[in-house]
Formats: sequence, structure tokens, C-alpha cells
Amino acid sequence: MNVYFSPDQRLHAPTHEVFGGEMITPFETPDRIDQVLARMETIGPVLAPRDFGLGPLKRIHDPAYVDFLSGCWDEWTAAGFRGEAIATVMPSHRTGRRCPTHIEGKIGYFAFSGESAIMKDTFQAARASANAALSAADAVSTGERAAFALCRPPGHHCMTAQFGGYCYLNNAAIAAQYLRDLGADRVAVLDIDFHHGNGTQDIFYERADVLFCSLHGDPDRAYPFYLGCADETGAGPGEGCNRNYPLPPGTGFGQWAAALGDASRHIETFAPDVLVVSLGVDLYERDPQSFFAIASDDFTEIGRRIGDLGLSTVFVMEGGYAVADLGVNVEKVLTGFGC
Ligand code: 6XA
Ligand code: ZN
Repeated sequence: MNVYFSPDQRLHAPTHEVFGGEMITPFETPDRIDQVLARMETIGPVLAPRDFGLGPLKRIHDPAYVDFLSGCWDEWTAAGFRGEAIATVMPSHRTGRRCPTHIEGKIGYFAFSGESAIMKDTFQAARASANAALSAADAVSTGERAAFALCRPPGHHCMTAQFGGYCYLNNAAIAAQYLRDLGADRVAVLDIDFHHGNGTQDIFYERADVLFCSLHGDPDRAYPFYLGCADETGAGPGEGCNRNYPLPPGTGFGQWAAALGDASRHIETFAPDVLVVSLGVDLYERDPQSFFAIASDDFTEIGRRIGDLGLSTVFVMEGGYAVADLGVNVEKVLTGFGC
């Protein structure tokens, strides 16, 4: 299968992340991409994404948010700030009804989580990452069985108008909407990243044309904490089109696969024209962010079971921070799928 990646995706490289009250070296670094690229020879050609412009981004994201992202760094430095741009003051529901003019207020208005920095080329890198997802969607819409978007920065936490969790544009949601716009009647998004895809859920929560299924660490104990419970099943026309599988610490392959089996039945009933997989491999037992017990060899079986759905499939890379094993685990999913 084709792999889509642009060197511009390396341009976002913050030097720090706020974690446990400390400034640490970020988990989400450009060298994650290199580990995956190094294993792509068995998968297929690595191709440069096409530039789709801002149109498909604004089908998902609020235009004011896209404008904020593109101008954030210039406004931050013009305000005299010298570090990377991070949100330290976020709106409460009672005060958050207008976007302030000053960038310190603006960045908090457009953030839901404070660990993620914006720097000079963050928007350019995030756009390139979204273009990779769009290019993979394009390939599948023109007849390829599957394609892999090696996205980075990742996307599934990003809301219509809020960044966080290392995500600045929601690549999977942008790809799903693009597939709808190209004529797919129904799109299913299966999110297997260790973290709940709160952004993707929120974006499609009231829609009946996009099914969202997510398997993840129980948000009672895991990021993003405030969404991802089993009783979040969609609303309005989208009632029943959102399925969450929060799983406890120590979850091994058997328990995880049972949840995948249930999600697969919902996907089969929904009968989508195409599947988008938010492919995080941070569910791995050696991942520093995971509390699951999923072994490296389990990834082959995970890929095989996704392939058994028999759907045209767009894989969109999300998290994964056990950097040494990252490429191998992604390769196992894609070879298990059968590329
Ligand atoms: C911040 C954790 C961000 C999680 C990022 C991720 N402490 N999401 O991998 O899928
Ligand atoms: Zn994750």
C-alpha cells in the first residue's frame, strides 16, 4: 500500500513538554517518523502528499481556529514572549464566550490541554500531516484497497476549534469528511490509539453518516480524562453512532480483542463505504503512556482482524512513544492487514 509523508512534518519540534510539573523532552518528536519510515520498505512506496489547500481543513475546523494556528507564532513573538507558545489560562464555561485579542488569552481560548507547544512552523507541519491523510484518502477513493498516512503531528484529540494532546489538526476527521465529500455515503472511524479520540468523537457526535468507535485506556485514569466513557453513544441524529470501549489497566490482547470484536459488529451493521483507522500504537505494553499489556506480536493479529472487515481502509498514524519499537509495531499492523 502507498505510504504518504512529507519532510515538512518534521518542522514541528518543540523542545519541551509540561509533564508532572516538569519541563521534559517531548514524547512526540520528529524521530518517531524516522523509526516508522525505516520499516516501510515491506509496506510500499513512500510518496509526497499533494497540497489540498485550506478548504478540507475548514470542513472540520472553525475558520477562526485555522487563522489562529497560522498566526499564533507571529502574535506570540510580537507580544514579546520568548519561549514556545503554550496555553496557561483556559476559559471556564462562564467566561469563555469571546476570543480575547491578546495572544496569551487567545491561545488558551483555542486550547483544551496545556502540554502542547506551538512554535514557528507548527502550522506548516500540521498542514503537511493533514495533507498526508488527505492523500491517503484520495488514493483509497480512487480504487486502492488501503493507504497509510504517516501523520505527525497526530490529530485525534483536536476539536473543531481546540488543540491539545500533541494534536493541532484532526487528520482522521479531515480524511473522513473528505471521503464523504468525494461521495462515500457512510464512513466509519476506528480509533485504536491508547488514548480516547475525544476530538474525533466531538466532531462527529451528532452525525449519522460517520460512525466513531474507540478502544482506549479508561478515561477515569488516562488522558484525555473528560471524554471516552461507554455511555457516550452519540446525540440527536448521531445517537448510536458513537461507541467507546474504555479498558482497565492490565488489559491484554484477549480483553482488547473482545472489545474490537464488538466494535467490528457495529461497523459491519453500519456498513460503511470506507474505514478510517486512527492507528496509534501506544497501546503497546512497553509504551511509556500505556497501561495495557499488548505485546509486539499482537499487532500482527490486530492488523489481520481489521483486514477481516473487508473494507477499503485509510490508516492514519496517531500516537506511539516506545520509539525503538514504533516502526516494527506499525509494520506489523499493516502487514497483518495484508498490504
Ligand atoms: C499528555 C498526553 C497526551 C497523549 C497524546 C497521545 N500528557 N494521544 O498519544 O493519542
Ligand atoms: Zn495516544
